[in-house]
Amino acid sequence: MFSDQRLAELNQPLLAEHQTQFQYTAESPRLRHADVAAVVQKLIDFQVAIPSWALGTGGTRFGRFAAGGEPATLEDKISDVGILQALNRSSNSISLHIPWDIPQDIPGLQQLLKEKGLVIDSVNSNTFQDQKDQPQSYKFGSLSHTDKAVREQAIQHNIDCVRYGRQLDAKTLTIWLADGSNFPGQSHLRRAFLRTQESLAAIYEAMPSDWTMLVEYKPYEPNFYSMVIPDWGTSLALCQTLGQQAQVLVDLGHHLPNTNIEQIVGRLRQFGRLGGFHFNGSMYGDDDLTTGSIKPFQLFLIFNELVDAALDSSVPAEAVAYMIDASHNVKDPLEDLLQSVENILSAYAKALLVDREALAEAQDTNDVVRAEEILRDAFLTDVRPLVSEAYLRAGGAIRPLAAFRAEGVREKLIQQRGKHSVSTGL
Ligand code: RM4
Ligand code: MN
Ligand code: MN
Repeated sequence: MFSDQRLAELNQPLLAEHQTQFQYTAESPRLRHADVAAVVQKLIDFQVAIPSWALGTGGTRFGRFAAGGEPATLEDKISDVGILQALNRSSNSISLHIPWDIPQDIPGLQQLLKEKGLVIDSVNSNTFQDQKDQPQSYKFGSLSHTDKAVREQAIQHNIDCVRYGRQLDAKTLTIWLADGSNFPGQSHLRRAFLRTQESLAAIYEAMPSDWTMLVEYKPYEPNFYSMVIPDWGTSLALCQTLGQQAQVLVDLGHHLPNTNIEQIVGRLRQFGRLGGFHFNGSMYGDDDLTTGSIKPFQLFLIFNELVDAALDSSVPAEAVAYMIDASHNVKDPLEDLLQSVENILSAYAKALLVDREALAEAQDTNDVVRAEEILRDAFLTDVRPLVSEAYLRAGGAIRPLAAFRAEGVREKLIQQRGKHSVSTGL
């Protein structure tokens, strides 16, 4: 849909204004301390994975309103991510949820991925729903279940996920457990943890040595009294007993209100255990809204920790798998993802613009106001020209969302796939 030629045509009318704005920003005396060219290069290099389950509309238990033209097959999903990647050049990978997206035609998929310049970054297991023909039920848990047969089925499912992932060169298994209890007394809290630990160890043992296991936590939902892995402390404890290939995954929506997520991020980086990131926006809990739509300052502070840790030689080298884990109930999923990627890049750009030397000095001398002002200065910088410059230099659209609309992408997808084509997922 977006050939280089077409992108050039779409960029043409925006070019002169963009160049003026970029130059103005790059030469701004406020950014004297920053290496703007290096910032743009870092933005070009930054890639965030798109989950195969976020390409259709989500919903709530009250209803779901399909966008039309949703991708019904994995091939269509890859093609949709190809559209995003053509526009912003920052979404070069896809995460798969098994069994929502079991790869079938491996050579065909490999070819398609290559054509679109995409890779599969991680596979996500699903032991929170029962599948047809599945002998054991996950109603009372999976890896933590009291019945060994259920645990074994869940372990095997995770091992199968690795097998699917290997066919497409993925190297990461993401595990999020819905396990927990709804009522006090329902579950023995310590024993549930120990059973989970044992099950995870069996999966870990079966994983190839160049794979990473990401252990995601979540404080509540679908269980409301207790979750077996409710917080980063539990995830970290599990990872530490499993081994170095086990890493914690932070999902921005998986915290109770007002949690200082940036501090969690800083700690996990310090311990060399931050392996994965699920971006989304959150007002109350696991809302899965557009990243940066509700708390842009928090998103910036999180990136500030990531950038700071990457500069600190005492912190183990960074290898974080970034992904957008969102659900779109009222927006066009592709537009929502373009917005999320842009907000992520903007937060990253602002974090890269922080005057770190001045900040360190202000912190060391306990100059509270100056320290805060340094962060606010970076946060309040209009970095849109830098993000646009990164898109442009990488071969994408100066304004991906505008290009998406100008091209009538959704209308074309509806024409191709029909109004009622619905995607797999929640
Ligand atoms: C969970 C969690 C997982 C995601 C599922 C669909 O809340 O965020 O990462 O795979 O939802
Ligand atoms: Mn998640
Ligand atoms: Mn979630």
